[in-house]
Amino acid sequence: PAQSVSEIVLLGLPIQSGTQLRGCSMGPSALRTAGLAEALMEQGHTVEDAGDVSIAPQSDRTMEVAAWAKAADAKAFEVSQGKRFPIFMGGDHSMALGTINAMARRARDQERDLIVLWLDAHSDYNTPETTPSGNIHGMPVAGLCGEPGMDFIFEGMDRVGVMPADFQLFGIRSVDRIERQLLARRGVSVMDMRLIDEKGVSHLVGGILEDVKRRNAMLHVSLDVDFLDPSIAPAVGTTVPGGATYREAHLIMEMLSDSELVTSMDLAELNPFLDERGKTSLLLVDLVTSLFGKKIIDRAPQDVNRMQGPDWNSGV
Ligand code: 4U7
Ligand code: MN
Ligand code: MN
Ligand code: MN
Repeated sequence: PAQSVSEIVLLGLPIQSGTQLRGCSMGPSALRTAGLAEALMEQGHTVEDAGDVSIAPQSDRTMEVAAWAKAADAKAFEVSQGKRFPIFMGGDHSMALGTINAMARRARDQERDLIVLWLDAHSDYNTPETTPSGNIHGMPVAGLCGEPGMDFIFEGMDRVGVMPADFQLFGIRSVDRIERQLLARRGVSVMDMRLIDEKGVSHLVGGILEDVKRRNAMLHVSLDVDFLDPSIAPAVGTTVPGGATYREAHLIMEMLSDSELVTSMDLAELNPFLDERGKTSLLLVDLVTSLFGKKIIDRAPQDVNRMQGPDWNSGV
């Protein structure tokens, strides 16, 4: 992002109906406590906090997820008009049913495609038929791609489908049996941890960004906390060993920042109840500041080869 963004807007989506474990409803509050808005303002950005979305009481968790999707979709669309860059503060990952539908609507209005970079340990491609847990936070990608059994969530919404091929699942290391078959059949791009080990973050993310640029697409980044290794990000209900390291995660954000192609973001699955002295919330703030241009040192990559050091021969 950076220069094309006029304003960053924060929207809280304290959703936890997509999971069994309580605590994700505190996510937006923890991100505010960790100083997300202040850190971005410190970098010179204009930041508006649009507050939290809420829903009316529902009869069960499934109906709650559907109500959240509608409320999130409406508000996410509203706050992201113009060149504003929305950061959606979740909330469990079922939040994406609303936020990504809204971002797909915004892209459609601009006659552009939406590509989604889904940073997660899990592929979130279960359906009500295939789910081993019954938890809807394991289903949002499937729902957005139009898999059967999830239409009730989008009822009354201006639903914009996302093509399975427009999802880039990245960091994956936990896929259920039937989910795996479905992903293959639909042609979803799954960059799993083994591929990342072999090819490296830089090569893979570079390829995704080239594609976004070539298609003049909008790019939504959906960051599930469990994408990160549990040792650096313990505040999540569904930890899986072998996640992205501190530097891998930062490198992704730095590359996304340089590309200026990202147009919106989810911060999903943060469960502050499980954190250690706020370290996961603080890490998320740090990653977001990298996405918005924080650099270790300034450098002009094209100048690297002709950078001059002191002239040792001049005798000075
Ligand atoms: B998350 C799971 F079975 N696949 O469906 C499921 F392993 O948003 C986990 O990525 C889903 O954190 C995790 O319940 C959802 C399980
Ligand atoms: Mn997820
Ligand atoms: Mn996950
Ligand atoms: Mn999770």
